[in-house]
Amino acid sequence: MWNSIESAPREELEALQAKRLRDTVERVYHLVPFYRKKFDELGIKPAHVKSVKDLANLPLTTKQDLRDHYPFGLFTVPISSVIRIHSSSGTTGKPTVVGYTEHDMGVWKEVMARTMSMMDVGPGDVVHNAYGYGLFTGGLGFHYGAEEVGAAVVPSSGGFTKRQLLLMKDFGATVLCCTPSFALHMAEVAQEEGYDLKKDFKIRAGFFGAEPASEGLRQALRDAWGLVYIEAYGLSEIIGPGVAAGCPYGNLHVFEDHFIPEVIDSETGEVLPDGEQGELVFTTVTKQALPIIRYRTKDITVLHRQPCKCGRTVTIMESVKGRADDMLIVNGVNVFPSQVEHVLTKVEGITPNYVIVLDKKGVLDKLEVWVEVDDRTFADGIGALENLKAQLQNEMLNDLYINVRIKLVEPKTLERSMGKAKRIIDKREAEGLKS
Ligand code: DLL
Repeated sequence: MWNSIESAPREELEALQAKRLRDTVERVYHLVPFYRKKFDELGIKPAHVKSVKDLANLPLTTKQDLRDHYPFGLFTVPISSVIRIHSSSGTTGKPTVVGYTEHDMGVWKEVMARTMSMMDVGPGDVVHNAYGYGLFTGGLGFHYGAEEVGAAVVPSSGGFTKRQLLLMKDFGATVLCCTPSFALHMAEVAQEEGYDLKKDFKIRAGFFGAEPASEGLRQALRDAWGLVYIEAYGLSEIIGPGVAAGCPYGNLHVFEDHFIPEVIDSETGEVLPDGEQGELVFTTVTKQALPIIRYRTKDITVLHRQPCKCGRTVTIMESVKGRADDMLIVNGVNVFPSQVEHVLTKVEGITPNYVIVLDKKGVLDKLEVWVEVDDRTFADGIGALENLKAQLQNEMLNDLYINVRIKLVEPKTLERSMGKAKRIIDKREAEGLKS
């Protein structure tokens, strides 16, 4: 265990949370007009917040709130104190922006070190990090965590599967970090390339997250690589990966001395007791640049507060069971259907009729958008259609950060619906993608 707080008696943990929560509430109330206004509307003063139970009275924060204050409106520090900025998908157009001070980077390293310590990763380990490096928090989050515990990190980022396999074999990687679907894809390619997964590779642990994974997919990864499957959970708005991590007994532990979890009823906002399923909400209590009060993750789960066989006493969250909104996760990248629509509205020559089709290519997700062209473009012939397709694919890549296949269809051929348009066809199997 990296830090003894993970197994502290609950009273000690709750006292620490209460103190940190009071400090955070003072901080946001005095430094962020958005929070002050919301607190004032509810008649709440920072002094009213004494213990973790008082959280229930505080206002909830949403992705839309972050968007409304794009890019730095909810930061509590000037940009001169920020040393890192990441971002993830917003629902349309603008991304969600998050910032870290040097202190926040310290918190992130700490929780990532705890994550890596779930399998005692440390000096002597070679960590092959195939999470994407860039604005996505996965790559750099795991990178700093691996360095913090003293392992050798290989910052390979995503893609280039064959080269990744070569490096993993030749460098003797012992730990693999990537999305579960990419780990399965690598296993398949390795087999095609004639590798013997268990003999040629030394992977003993895999840190898999950023997307849901069914038990079937987890078992397939254990069987293929002969590794211990460790789940990683997190979101950019809270810190990135490192919000919760699975122990070898399979329980997902929330690092709640930094991020206090609650589960609420998505409709009413009411806090639900432990053991009941609802929407996960987090309050950060140690972050400086972007502390966040009661952030609605839209992830559906159940919390349990009981000690685990591994010795940890912090809250256990069940693996995410689904989303309370329409966000799609495509190979670990978050995509909102509204983003697709937003791109389509910027391009001429098409009608507002479209369908998003999600399917699998091997084990990886494939996103296709079928779009009806208008009569004029259709009459312009094949050259015009090819240009339009290329333009749309480009715009999608720019806005969504993923490759989208565009299929242009003739005017008036997509099915019209009588009620709410059915714009998403998800043909991916239950395997690893839906719960
Ligand atoms: O996905 C951070 C991360 C990177 C976590 C690497 C784990 C490993 P975002 O891009 O902001 O951050 O996406 C956050 O991804 O609200 C969930 O819906 C989903 N998600 C993350 N981890 C899991 C998981 C990163 N273990 C959103 N199981 C979250 C299911 C997950 N869904």
